Amino acid sequence: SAPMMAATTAFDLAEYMEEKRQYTEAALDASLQSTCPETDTIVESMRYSLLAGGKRVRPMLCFAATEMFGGSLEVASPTAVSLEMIHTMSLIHDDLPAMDNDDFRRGKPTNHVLYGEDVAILAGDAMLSTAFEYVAANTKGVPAERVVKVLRMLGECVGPLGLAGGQVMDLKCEGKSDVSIETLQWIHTYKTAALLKAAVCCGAVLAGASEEDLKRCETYANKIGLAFQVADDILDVTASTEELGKTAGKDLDADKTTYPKLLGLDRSREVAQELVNDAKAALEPYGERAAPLLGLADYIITRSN
Ligand code: GRG
Repeated sequence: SAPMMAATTAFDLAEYMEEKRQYTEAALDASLQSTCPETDTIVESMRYSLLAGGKRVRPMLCFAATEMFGGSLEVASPTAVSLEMIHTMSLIHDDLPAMDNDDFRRGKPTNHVLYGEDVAILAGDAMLSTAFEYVAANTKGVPAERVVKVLRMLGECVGPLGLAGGQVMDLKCEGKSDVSIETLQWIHTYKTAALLKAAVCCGAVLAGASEEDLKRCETYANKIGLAFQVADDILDVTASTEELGKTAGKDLDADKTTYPKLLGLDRSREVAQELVNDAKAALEPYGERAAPLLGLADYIITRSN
């Protein structure tokens, strides 16, 4: 019967995410090995942060997009690894004393706490460089133009209109009390959404998506990128009021502009939901094949960490 069909064919997001997470962990582990005693220290430091157990959202988005357009996981795998390397290097540098000065990340000591600031800076630089090398060296079975396009998108999302530019604007706004919602959006668009956009669009490009497809993917990614950050701001508020032990850490954010501060908690929740709705609407033309990306959009605002 129809209800039976629905129950048996319904997309299982938890299973999808676990499968992709395992695939990603294996690919990450294989991507980085010391090849001589002289590189043991830097590679150990790089591997420490790369394999420290993130949610692997960016690789998942890349895989889901490539599969939506009929591409294979094998072809997208080096790019998925590269995206997580870029993300990881941004976290290593973000945690440094010159930036957020955090001693813990994902419940573990940060890279510079274990390896020293000098090695942590170099490990981040080496990881960023390896991210590009890895895609160029290991992407097989698609026309070279697609690989060049992927490398271009990866480069763009790290630069002035990407992680680095977003971070600089974020630093400039620190301690200001008059940061507008537009500026806050600009920061999130480049600091967070740009890499998510690269994840989705690179996956799509590798599978041969058209320009029209890429436009839809961009809309989807920009919306979930903003939703991701609104959800993060909400989690910060709800987590810090629930766990009294976290208040010391959260005091650092006292001079940070957030969605809940500008709009209130209820309106922020509505905004996050609206962004996810818009993201999902952009993928309507793909029907059932969009199920993983639709599920990931929901996950981004319902996650608890
Ligand atoms: C790019 C050259 C260069 C330097 C880095 C520090 C920096 C410039 C940019 C900051 C980028 C940054 C920390 C953005 C925040 C991104 C973000 C939403 C992090 C949290 O991502 P999750 O929740 O983390 O996916 P997990 O731990 O799950 O991987």
